[in-house]
Amino acid sequence: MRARQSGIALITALLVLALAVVLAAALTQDGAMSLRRTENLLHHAQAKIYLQGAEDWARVVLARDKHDVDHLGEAWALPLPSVPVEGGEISGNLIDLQGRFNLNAMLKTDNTLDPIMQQRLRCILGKAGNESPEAALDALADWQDADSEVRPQGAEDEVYRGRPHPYRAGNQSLQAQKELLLIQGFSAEQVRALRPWVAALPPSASLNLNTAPLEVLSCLDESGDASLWETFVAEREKTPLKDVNELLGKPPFEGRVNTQGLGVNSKVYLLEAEAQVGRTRLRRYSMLLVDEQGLVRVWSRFQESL
Ligand SMILES: [Ca+2]
Ligand SMILES: [Ca+2]
Repeated sequence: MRARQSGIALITALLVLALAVVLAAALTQDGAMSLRRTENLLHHAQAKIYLQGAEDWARVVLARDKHDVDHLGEAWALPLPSVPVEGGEISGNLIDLQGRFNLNAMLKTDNTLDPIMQQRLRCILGKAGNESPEAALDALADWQDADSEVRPQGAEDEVYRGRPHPYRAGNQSLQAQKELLLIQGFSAEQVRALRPWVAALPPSASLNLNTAPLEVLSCLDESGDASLWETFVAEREKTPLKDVNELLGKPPFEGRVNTQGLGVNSKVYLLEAEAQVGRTRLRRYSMLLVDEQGLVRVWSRFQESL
């Protein structure tokens, strides 16, 4: 009987010990998790401060620049290489958004498509692999105009209401390039291809001949002949245009390019900055606007964790 009692006591003692070990392990795990959570929060906050620093850097660089002429040899165009900072690193670069075709410069005040802009965008859409650019142009115009009248190949509310996750047509200028994903006739693949070539800018923003990529430039004349523009791109590196009319003074372009909507300077830029602290990686996109007084304002900002 005594042996049985001491056996039960031993089992009870072992059970209590096992319970204590489980509890202690759980507490330690909780502590480690909470420590990790706190560490992540701190890293996140620190990375955000670094991104703010990058944004301030970009604003200073743009404010120091003269914006009568803007070209890729200027200080703003130099990328900020990956710089080590306490606990991680930061990098960034400024992109001239006026080097991209302005999607909001397509509609005239009477809601018809501007033929010059239409021709340019049709050509750019073709380069992005769009096989029905006319339909995409109609849908884009319907998306932007205030009315709900459907153009021949366009789309208004009724089309978008019928989608698995229904929504309405924007009926205003595009706020961001990625809004194209919502518009009929634009596939995700095409929107990705279009990214370096088009932007959603204030309607009056012109296209900067000194910064536009070859794909966009070669859509400025009907021929779409890229070889003429390859020479131009090589030349502009050494001698950027000071005036749009200088382009027409170059023999291959004389009488072939309409200078409507073209310029040699820029007031709208995009900062792409990335900060890494510990396991945290953040990327920020800031659209920066240079106003008439040369002051630089943040127009919009988007941040994502990588
Ligand atoms: Ca400049
Ligand atoms: Ca509409």
